[in-house]
Amino acid sequence: MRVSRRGLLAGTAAIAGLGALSVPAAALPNPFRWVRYNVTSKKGQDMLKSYAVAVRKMLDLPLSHPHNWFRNAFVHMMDCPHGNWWFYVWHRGYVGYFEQTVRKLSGNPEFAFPYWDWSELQELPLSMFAGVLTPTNEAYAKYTKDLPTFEREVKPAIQAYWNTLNADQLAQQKLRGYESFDDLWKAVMGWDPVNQKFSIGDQAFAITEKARYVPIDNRALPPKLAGECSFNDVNGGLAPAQFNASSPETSFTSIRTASHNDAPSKTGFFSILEGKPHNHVHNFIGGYFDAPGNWNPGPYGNMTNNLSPVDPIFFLHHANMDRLWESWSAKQQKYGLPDLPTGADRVDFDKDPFLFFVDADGKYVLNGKAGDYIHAARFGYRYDKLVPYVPTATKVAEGAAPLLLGASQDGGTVSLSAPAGRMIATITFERPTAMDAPRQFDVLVNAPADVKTVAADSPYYAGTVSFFGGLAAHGPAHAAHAAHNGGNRVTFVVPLPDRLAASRFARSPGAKLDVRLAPPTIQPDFPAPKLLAVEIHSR
Ligand SMILES: [Cu+2]
Repeated sequence: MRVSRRGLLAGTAAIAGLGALSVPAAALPNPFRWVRYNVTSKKGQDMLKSYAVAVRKMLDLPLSHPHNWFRNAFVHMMDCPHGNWWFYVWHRGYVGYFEQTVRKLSGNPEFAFPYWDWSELQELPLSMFAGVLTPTNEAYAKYTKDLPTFEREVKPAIQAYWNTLNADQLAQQKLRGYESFDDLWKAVMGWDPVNQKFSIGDQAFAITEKARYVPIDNRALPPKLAGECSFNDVNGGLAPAQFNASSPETSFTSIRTASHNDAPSKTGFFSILEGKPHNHVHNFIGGYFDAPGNWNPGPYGNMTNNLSPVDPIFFLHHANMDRLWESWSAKQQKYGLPDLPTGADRVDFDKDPFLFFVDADGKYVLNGKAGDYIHAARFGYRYDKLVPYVPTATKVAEGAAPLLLGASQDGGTVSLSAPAGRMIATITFERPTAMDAPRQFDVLVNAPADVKTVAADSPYYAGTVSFFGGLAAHGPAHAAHAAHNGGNRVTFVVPLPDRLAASRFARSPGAKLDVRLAPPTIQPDFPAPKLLAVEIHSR
């Protein structure tokens, strides 16, 4: 019942909002028209059959067609935001149009994307290894057999598309750091603007046989990732009481920037759900993860970088991220809190131009804005099930400010001012710029100095923070900034494990928390960045 009511409310709000943009309400889809099912359900499995039909057709379309599979992936390469407050809304538009395209090409009028709930199914869905649902299928080889094939087949079509871009689109590319087609293509090839050379680990191109790393017979999430994806950790990610806030632990979304194509100018922060499970799942599927057998230092599969939509699983992962956004919105409504930016913030949020989406007719949507995609009702879908938020004793999710228990401006030990219950650590460090720098670091609490790396079951392990892609994946401008400043200051929010809250030291005032980073076990000798600041809040 709650889900249906939520859908109704969202639909009504969306119709009101779009009415202001002079779209006749009658032209809008019924917000209940389509249902996104869990991929593990019978209906979800049926949807995959239609999805495969559409993927096959898109692989067969000529590269001159915007619905060609690789052309579709380049929409993400050229325009996706990561690490800022437009992350969710942009991906809703991208997946939303693509869903309509699949509906049309598959001939299944009921099609809606199944989602991969990795909290429940802690392995890659088995059916995503069948036929063209894996990018390692031979049908992809005509594009990705090897690099010369890719350059010969794909590059001219992207160049031709680039030549059609209008002034507004070119302005967006410039914000991203692509002044010319050559800049874009250098990014595809893994150009590292910090070290001024190509980095194999940053290459967005992946050859067919290595397009996805995870094999069918070893598809379970490794233990650290399984923890990041657990219901408990996701619940922590749903707790922030504001859509966006300057204090990271209060913000559902990552840092506010001037444009979705803009990198943070000085310091950035990742929201919990983006900076932990979202990024970590991408890295895992593409081959960077903390267990024996990964491909460090690359080349990686598609999911580690901005051509990630080449792997069909991208859309199941992002349907789940979108479902988490819907779940958070439902929680906000339940507690009477705003589920979007308000006032002047909302105006700034809504007006950012999204100029690269392709609709179901193969037409570029040249007048889109972020505000067009704030409601799922825009695309007429809902989810069969949302994630119910489980409140904690601290009432933070109900709007109470997280209580600051202690802070250290130099990354040293934090003394807690009050007995702690559940805690959340806000940690800041400079992202290393070395080409072989790890994409993930583990967070350790009160670990003895001689502990260099930890396994998931270590008593000192408190979580993992993950970057999506190499430095350049956040845009050459971001990387260039790093080059001038010796790194990018970045903040992650890490809900600390419940067992820490239960431990004796956390219950006594004056208790000390020593938080630090450790390299992943696969790169034990890479020096972990020193924390520049640590804050501990109650949650
Ligand atoms: Cu993603």
